[in-house]
Amino acid sequence: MYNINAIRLDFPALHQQVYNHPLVYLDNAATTQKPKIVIDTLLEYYNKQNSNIHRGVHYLSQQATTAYEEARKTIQIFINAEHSHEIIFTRGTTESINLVASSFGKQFLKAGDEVLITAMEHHSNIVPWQLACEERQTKLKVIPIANNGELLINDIDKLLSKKTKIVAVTHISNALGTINPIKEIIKKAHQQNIPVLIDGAQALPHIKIDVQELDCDFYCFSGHKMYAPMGVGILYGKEKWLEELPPYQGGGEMIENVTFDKTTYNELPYKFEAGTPNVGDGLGLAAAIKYMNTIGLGNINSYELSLLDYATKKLKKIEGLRIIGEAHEKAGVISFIIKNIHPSDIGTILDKLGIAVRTGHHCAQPIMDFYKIPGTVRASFALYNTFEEIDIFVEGIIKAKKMLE
Ligand code: 7TS
Repeated sequence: MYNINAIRLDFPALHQQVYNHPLVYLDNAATTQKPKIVIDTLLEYYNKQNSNIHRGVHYLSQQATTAYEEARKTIQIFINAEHSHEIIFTRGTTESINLVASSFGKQFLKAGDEVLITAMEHHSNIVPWQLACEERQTKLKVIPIANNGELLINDIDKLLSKKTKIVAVTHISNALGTINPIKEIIKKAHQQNIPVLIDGAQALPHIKIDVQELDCDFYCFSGHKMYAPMGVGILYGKEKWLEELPPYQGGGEMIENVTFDKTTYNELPYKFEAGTPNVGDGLGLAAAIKYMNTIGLGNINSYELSLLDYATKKLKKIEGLRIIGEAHEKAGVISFIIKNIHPSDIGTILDKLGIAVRTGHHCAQPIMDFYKIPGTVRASFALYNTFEEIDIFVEGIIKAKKMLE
């Protein structure tokens, strides 16, 4: 039994009024609200444990170091990584991808090589590769999408070649909700010994990830989209790749020995964790994982899919509403437009009704160009949303449409 009432009580931010309406929070792809256990973990850390880690002989430092390394293990187990030193703490998905693009670029990309991404990437999985490609005179190639928002998977065979040095693909599109067949993509790339990076920012909150089963080489995600604090994220990398990549940033615990002539680098994972780490938020991420585990990823997934199905059916009944992204495999994201009404006008009216959605290009401008639209209204679901909230949302859209037509 999915006890939605009990779950909602875990999230203090959900129980507030916005412009005299109960908050209906449907902007979860941007960031999720935080359960009390995560907030309490931060309070506990700053009330009792706060200390710089790895370098202290004193009690608090040792406590904080142990807690931080335990958090790393919790994350390792959650995504089934083989080793805990394959889990690198970063600020989020964006930093994780920048790390790989920069370090992989320096080590492996040269003039004439190619990097392969898809047409549905978030800017965070486009721009870091463009920067690396510009620096190395490498070409960025793009796997196209079909009108329904699915990847044209057969085009991958044509696009992969001896020149391809890495493939970088989003697991779930933040603008369309499409779940990509990443296992198939990884298999195709590996047949030609090409490594694959997965942008999992939108996947971790919704589906169970097993990096060994996927056999991906890198997997990136953000804590704040999966009920954890902002400012912490993860780069998973296979040991053999992380060993081969040069450091991304210098300073702090990433060194083994420093002289003015030469510096040698620390072992994994510390080689990639320069400067004082974000300990409190790292503990918050582990707390969020434990919270999700108590509900169960399978339960979360099937509940969210029923919300998606319910909302999609109701929205389709609204005359003139066009859903952008109708892939067969979708996560709890619905993007839509209504005739020629500007998405931000709809978003503004919904806001006054206490309904939080996102409008615009969702940091995926090439997708908007593909559909020749300025942007969409996007509702994205989390484990705490309800069917009643979807009813309120749909009524709000009907009201907005009447006002704007
Ligand atoms: N990749 C995807 C697929 C994303 O959806 C996002 C953020 C990022 C990368 C970047 O994550 P960050 O935590 O490093 O910022 N997506 C969104 C969104 O859809 N609305 O706001 C942020």
